[in-house]
Amino acid sequence: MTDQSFGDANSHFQRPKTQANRALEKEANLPLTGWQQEVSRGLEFGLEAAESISDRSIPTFSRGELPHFAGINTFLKAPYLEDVRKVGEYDVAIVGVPHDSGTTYRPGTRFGPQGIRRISALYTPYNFELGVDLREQITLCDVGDIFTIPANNEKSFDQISKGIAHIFSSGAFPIIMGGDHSIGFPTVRGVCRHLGDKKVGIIHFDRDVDTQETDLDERMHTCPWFHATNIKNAPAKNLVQLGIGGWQVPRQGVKVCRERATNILTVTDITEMGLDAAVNFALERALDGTDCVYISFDIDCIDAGFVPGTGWPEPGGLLPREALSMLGKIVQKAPICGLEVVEVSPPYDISDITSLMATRVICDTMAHLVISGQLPRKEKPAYIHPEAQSELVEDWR
Ligand SMILES: [Mn+2]
Repeated sequence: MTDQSFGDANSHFQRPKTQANRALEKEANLPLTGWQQEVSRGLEFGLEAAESISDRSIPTFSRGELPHFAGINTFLKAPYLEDVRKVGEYDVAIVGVPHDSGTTYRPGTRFGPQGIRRISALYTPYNFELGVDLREQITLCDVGDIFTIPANNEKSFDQISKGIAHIFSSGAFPIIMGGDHSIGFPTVRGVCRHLGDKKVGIIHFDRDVDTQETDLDERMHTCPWFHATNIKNAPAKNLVQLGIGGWQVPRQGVKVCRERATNILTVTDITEMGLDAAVNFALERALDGTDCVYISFDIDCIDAGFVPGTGWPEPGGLLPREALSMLGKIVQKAPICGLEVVEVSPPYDISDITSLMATRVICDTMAHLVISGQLPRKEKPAYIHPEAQSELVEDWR
């Protein structure tokens, strides 16, 4: 490859066909419309800058992306949507679920949404190698948090299911920031409420199986998939569990995985078979007879050295680039109906690195949804049923 279509013609080096060079080309094709609108809005609402400021795109009051350390901390500084009845006007809705009453060891994930939002301010909406600029290509809002009930898992679950059902049925793509993993049951229940007779496969990144019926006498963060796969729209045969292993996998849960024939790959399985084969395994099982895929990403699937701020840190997990690579390929190849990122516990975090990893998972997912053409949505996906399933509503009426 001797691509000389850009660059310094006097260089004696030829430009190789690398991802980096493709990225340089892709950037040239991205619009700047969203950025220009942001600048105009900033100057209108935030006033023109003081006379000594040479760059006249800068307002007096910070409005929008810049500077990264300033401003109101919604996710990626997306507009805060106070009126959730309007959520369907956006391509993506970010929602926090600050619930950690399902935690059995370290608490603190109630601060997960805040921690993720705070460090998300570090990011620009543009990714170099993916050639995506979220500000230019999709509309994103932050709907704030679900009102969870700290002393009561079941009431919190009802709130979560109702909130997620509202976002999902609106047609906005739901991205959920946990919260501990007990929220996996009510989030999936909220999605299933509007699936009619359609089915969802769950791809679950985790070190733990999270499939036991109860823990400490309640439906805790070790239990979401036992209950989610009792819903007829979310069969256990379509539950794929990636990265499982170590010393924190309760035997009660293992028994349920065996009985229900869920699809598990350990970290060793994934590294020995290779990332592409693991992705193909996940897609084949999650999509067998289903209409869409829900991704539940427990941040502790990544090695504890990278994510200290979590409820049950476990060494020996996936490398960040392995997890992100698999996630990207899955999102590109399957109809994805929602994403949750759980178990980020900022009080145990160091230098925001666990929250930053969660931000990365969320932003990468949005970028791959754009690349695969799933976002922006031209119309509501056919698997979203306008009517609520009454048997799934009774629980939380
Ligand atoms: Mn988990």
